[in-house]
This record gives sequence, structure tokens and C-alpha cells, in this order.
Amino acid sequence: MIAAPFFVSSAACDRHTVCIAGTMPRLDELHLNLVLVCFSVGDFLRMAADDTIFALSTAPGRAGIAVIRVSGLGAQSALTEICGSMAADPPRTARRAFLRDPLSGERLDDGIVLLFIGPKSFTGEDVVEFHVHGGRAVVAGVLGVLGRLPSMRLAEPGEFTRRAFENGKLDLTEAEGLADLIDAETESQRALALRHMGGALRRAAEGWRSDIIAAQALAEAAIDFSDEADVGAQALAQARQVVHRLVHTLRSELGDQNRGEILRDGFRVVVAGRPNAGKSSLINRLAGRDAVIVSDEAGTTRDIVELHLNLEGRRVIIADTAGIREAEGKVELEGIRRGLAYARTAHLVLWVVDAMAFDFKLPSDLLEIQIPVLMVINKCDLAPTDVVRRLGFEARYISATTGDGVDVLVEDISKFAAERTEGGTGALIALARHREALHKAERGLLDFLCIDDHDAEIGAEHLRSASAALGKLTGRIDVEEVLGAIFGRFCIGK
Ligand SMILES: Nc1nc2c(ncn2[C@@H]2O[C@H](COP(=O)(O)OP(=O)(O)OP(=O)(O)O)[C@@H](O)[C@H]2O)c(=O)[nH]1
Ligand SMILES: [Mg+2]
Repeated sequence: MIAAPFFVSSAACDRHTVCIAGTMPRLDELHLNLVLVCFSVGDFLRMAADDTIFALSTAPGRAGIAVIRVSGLGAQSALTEICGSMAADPPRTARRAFLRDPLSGERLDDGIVLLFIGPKSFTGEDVVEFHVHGGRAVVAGVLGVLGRLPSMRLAEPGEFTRRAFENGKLDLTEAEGLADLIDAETESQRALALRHMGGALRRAAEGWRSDIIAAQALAEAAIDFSDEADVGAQALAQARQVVHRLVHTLRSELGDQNRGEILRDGFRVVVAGRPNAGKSSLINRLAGRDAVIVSDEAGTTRDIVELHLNLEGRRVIIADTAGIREAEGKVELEGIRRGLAYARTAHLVLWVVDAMAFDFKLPSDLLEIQIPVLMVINKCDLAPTDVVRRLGFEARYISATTGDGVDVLVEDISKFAAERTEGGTGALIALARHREALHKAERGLLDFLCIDDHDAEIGAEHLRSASAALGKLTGRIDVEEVLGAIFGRFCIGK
């Protein structure tokens, strides 16, 4: 008899139990009509982690080749069931094999298979890769057969990588680097992601953490020898030296002007100006298509529209915004508010001016913002450039309609982006989570430096909190709350 898992409250166990009737393999051999197996919820979740998982690891759809990956205890037997025992030997060697449905014997494909025996595999478990022809029917056929094998289930998004993390094959910063590498669209994003995936931040964080642990040991010694004032004070002085050096290092990483984050997330340029200045026309010119609505009606753009460019290998996000003026309606007012709020988070403002309007004044809202502003005088096809130039403004002169001057403007934007992100591929901080952890560690260290000689115990506590912050960064300790967010970023199959 087969029954679905269900939850019951058990007075005897005094906890929730999951009762599974007849779902274990080969239960029929036990000649029982009904088998009740009781697990705690924790056991049940652990059992789910023991499942063998499978998924298509290449992008879905028609392709030359598709790779289906299997990981877990049942991976080897899945391989032999589908391809025969010869396919598993030797491991880590690509073998050509016919894939068959073990039930019907029907041939599914002629492909290549690879077996990695744990722990020498991506996940640290036994892993099999089926390299098959990338047709939908082939992939569906192999996935269907895998799904029918015992203890086998489709992987959750990021579950292969999560298993790799849980088996110590990579730390959280390396997993984040891997996710970024998959998402990378530009050269610099790729370089930064590769550095993180290669363990640059992990190695640094582990080094800092071991320095903190050394300082902690000295602080503990100071506590133990508190009745021998000299010894205790000496140990604390040594700890302070270590911590001073570390604070200096962390400060220089934190003072990187967010170069890594900007490289990863994009250099943000906001296109602002009075209504009808030609902001949306410029955006369309940069996009090379009619991405946004252009009209001679003032107040056309109401919402922020972002455009992603790859300028010399850097990700640049250019945003169109509502023209700034005394708004006539609620919607336009909201558009202007959003535009100004966006401008405050940008790295460069392009202030677009209609050459014929002769209104070159920046609104006070923008003057207050500490962000470089580049004046762009547009519609130069209507006004002779030399006439406008004679006004003596430090500006770029363009025509969004004819495209004149736009190439030079793009070079300028690229220069600004290059300057702002120089050396960014070497940055250790690529995410807000990294920055937050380093700030917390720095705070703990600074607190330690403030303690008096007789407060060694409090000092040791500050060092513990600094070391915990770095432990959380790499995922060594207490990170359950961030795991979902990190591994949820991956697609199924990774
Ligand atoms: N001759 C000429 N006309 C332009 C140029 N750029 C824009 N225009 C025209 O100016 C008008 C307004 O252009 P938009 O791009 O919609 O201006 P905008 O700044 O986005 O306007 P709002 O969204 O209302 O703030 C349209 O009729 C465009 O065709 C240019 O370089 N030369
Ligand atoms: Mg517009």
C-alpha cells in the first residue's frame, strides 16, 4: 500500500512526526500491508538532503548539446541503470554510451557520460553528467527516466551549489562569485566574479579571522594572568598591535569607494533636464532603437526607464527621467520626485539642455547632490554650434536627432566610468553583504582598542563579535538566514 506523507501530532513523541506509509524502496519485500515509519521534521528534512538530485544544467530549449547533472548517493546507480555498468568505469573519463529507458529498454540517445566520485566532484557527492543531444524530446526522455528512479528528485534552484557549500567545496563568497560569473555580461563583471569564485575574498577573510583569533588568544591570556599585572598588560599590548594592523587593512578595503560594487552592479548615469530638452531622444540614440517615447509635448516621460550598455567592458546603466519643472499634475510631480531621487544614487548626471532654450541653470535639487554633472547641449542641429559655444559653457555639444557629438559623449561617459571603477576588478568587496560584514568586524576591533587594561574580558567579547562577522561572511558560522537569498539566485541545474 502506498500513501502520501502526512503530519500527525504524537502524544508519545511529544513532537510533530511525519508518517510515511509504504514509500520506502522494497517495502513490498517485507510482506507488510502497512508500514508506518516515524521521523521528526528534522529527520525528514535531512532525508530530503540525502535525496539524489538531478536537473538540466544547460539552458532549456533546442541546442546542440544539453548536460543533465545528477548528484547524490544514487548517481552511480542511475548511470549504470541508464547506460550499463561499463559507462561508470573509469571515473572522471568521458565515455560514449547509449542511454536507455531501463523499464522499456528503449534507446533515448547516443551521448557522452562522465562520473565523478565524491568528494572529488563539484558537489562533493557522487556526480554524473549526461551529455546528450540538446533536443527537447531527448532531454524530456532522460529527465523522465531519472524521475522514476528511487530516491531521485528534481533539484531546487541552486541546490547543486548549496550541496557544494554544505560539503565544504566552496564558501559563501565563492558561491556568490559563481552566481555572478553566470550573470556576468561584461568583461569587468566576469573578471571580478572570477576573482571571488577563485577565493580571493575567502582567503583574505580567513587570514583576517585567524589574526583575530590570535588576538583573542592574547586577550584570554591577559584574563588568565590578570593577577600578574605585567604579563596581562603585555599580552593585551600585543593583541592591540595585531588589531591595529587589521583595522588598517580593513579600512583600506572599506575605503575602496565601492569600486567593486559599481563594476558588478553597473555605473549609473542619469539623464536629467527640462521637459522637451531631448533626454528621451538621447536615450534612443544611445540604445540604437526606439526604446522610449519621444514627443514634442513637454512632460512626456513620467517614469524612470533604464538602459544597459556595455562601454569598453564595463556595465553602464543610463536612466531616462521626467523633465524637471513646476509640475502640472500629480503623476508628473511623482515622476520628477522619482527622477531626483534616482539622481541622488547615480554616479554621473547628464544635464541635457535645449540649445535653443538658453536655459543652462541647474535646479537647486541637483546642485546639492555631490555627484559629477556633465552638461549636454542638445539640438545643436538647430543652433549653429559656434554661437552656442561662444557662451563659454563647459559642455558637450550634440544633436540627438542627427547623432552629431554623441560618440564623443559616449567616450566621456566611458572615461567617467573608468575613473570611478579603476582597479575595481581587484576589489575584495563586491556586494553590500561583504561591506556590512567588514564594517561589523571593524566595529568589533575598534571597540576592542577602546578597552582599558583591566577590561580584558570585555575586549575578548569584542574580538569574538569581529571574528563572528567574518565567519558569517564566508559562511563558516550561523548563516542560515542568508542561504535562501544566496542560493535562490541560481537557476535550476546549478
Ligand atoms: N531638431 C532636433 N530636435 C530634437 C532633438 N532632440 C530631441 N528633439 C525633439 O525634441 C522634442 C522633445 O524630445 P524628447 O526626447 O521627447 O524630450 P524629453 O527631454 O525626453 O522630454 P520630456 O520627456 O517631456 O521631459 C521631440 O519633438 C524631439 O524630436 C535634436 O537633437 N534636434
Ligand atoms: Mg522624455
